[in-house]
Amino acid sequence: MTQFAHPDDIRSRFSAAMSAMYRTEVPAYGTLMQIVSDVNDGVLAANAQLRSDLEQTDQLSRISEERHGAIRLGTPQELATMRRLFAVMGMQPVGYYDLTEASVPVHSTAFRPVGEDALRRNPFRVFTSLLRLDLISDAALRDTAAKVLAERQIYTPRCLELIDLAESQGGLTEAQADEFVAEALETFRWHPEANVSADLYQRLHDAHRLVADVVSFKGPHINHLTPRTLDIDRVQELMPEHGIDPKAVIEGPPRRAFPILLRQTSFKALSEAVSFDGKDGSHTARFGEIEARGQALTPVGRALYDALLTKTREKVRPAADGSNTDAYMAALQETFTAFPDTLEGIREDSLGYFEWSLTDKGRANAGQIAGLDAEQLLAQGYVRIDPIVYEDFLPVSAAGIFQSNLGDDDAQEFAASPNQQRFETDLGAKVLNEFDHYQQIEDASRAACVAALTKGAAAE
Ligand code: OOG
Ligand code: NI
Repeated sequence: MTQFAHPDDIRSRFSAAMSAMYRTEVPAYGTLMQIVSDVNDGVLAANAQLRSDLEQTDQLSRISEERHGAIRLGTPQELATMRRLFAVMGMQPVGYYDLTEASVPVHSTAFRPVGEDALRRNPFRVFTSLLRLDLISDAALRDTAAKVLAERQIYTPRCLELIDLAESQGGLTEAQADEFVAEALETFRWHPEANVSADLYQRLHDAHRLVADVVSFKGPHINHLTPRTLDIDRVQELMPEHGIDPKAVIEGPPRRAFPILLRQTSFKALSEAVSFDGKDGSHTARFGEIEARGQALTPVGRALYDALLTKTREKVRPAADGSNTDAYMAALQETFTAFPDTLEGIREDSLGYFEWSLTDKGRANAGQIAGLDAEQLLAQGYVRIDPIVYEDFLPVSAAGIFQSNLGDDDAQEFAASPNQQRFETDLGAKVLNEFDHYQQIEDASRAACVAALTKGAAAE
């Protein structure tokens, strides 16, 4: 029987290759990685409790590996093939994000590993957007853009063969996997020669910077990578000292004792030389980002988060030039005092998801307990609960990241027009609902604990 490379391993090789390529292409990203790793080391050295918590829940090894990236695609065909490409690496589409709400003419999903084991092996995910040309009002420009996109091929012929092969064989051999990673990487590479004339670039750019970014190039260059930081406020503060220009505000919830969802910030995209039919020009697209993840929220928790964020932004709308950053961060902190900041409080109001696991006492008493339900087992110390980490994205935050890297001044307005059905048709699959997924993890972990402890129940 043929031995296939594990999809998690292929993903690890791929994310390592992407990281190496991006550091070479965007040196400031390497600097950011260095700041992040220094800050993470400092936090872990100063906080033994955090270190041991992370170790206990098997997350310590994930700290330095945690990354995501983002790409923007031009056509349904590109998206459908991207789904097949990521499937080879065990990445599935999770969540639907409508960015029109925030005046960005795309809708998106995140391709990511699903399940604790796969996430632990390597959590790399790719936020993937599809351009919505239908929202561009100039019909002639729309047609021209569609023609340019229809003529490009963003995958190498060998990459397409290997995707077919993975599907027909049910996997790739080690040698094929290495070849696949090298071929797939080509799709995400930066191309300094544009696909369009300087004049067309300008017209696309005038319609929306994002349209120019997607249509003008030979492929969907990876536009950022994102390591995980244990102290995002500190990294934000340190960036200017290292000659890196951060966006004005950290997106997401404020700093809290019990972090929720996702906080993220980025350095502003760099202007890069581009040749348009031999004519010199430039384009601004690529940047670096950092993220700090907290607990995944239930629909109730998410509704509270959304309401508090809206309330904050009604008070202070963060300005791109940083002129009201302090006022915004203060308003955010103040508004979010309405969101409980203890594990008990979060649990009492059913705001967040928890994973259940046996304690040492629980392991010592496996299969010996009778007549106690899950809550009683918890109260008596046989099991513990830990927040489930949020592995997805936030549309308002994503919009903030998009905007600060597309130029903040010329945001064109679009009417909100979510169209998940259309997206899924183009994708050729349904996206996984993130809330259902977290609920399943919580339910399964609780049931497994009860089964492991209960007398007469089949041990795992
Ligand atoms: C994607 C922005 C979204 C995030 O972290 O929310 C994103 C893009 O700019 O293409 O990566
Ligand atoms: Ni990002």
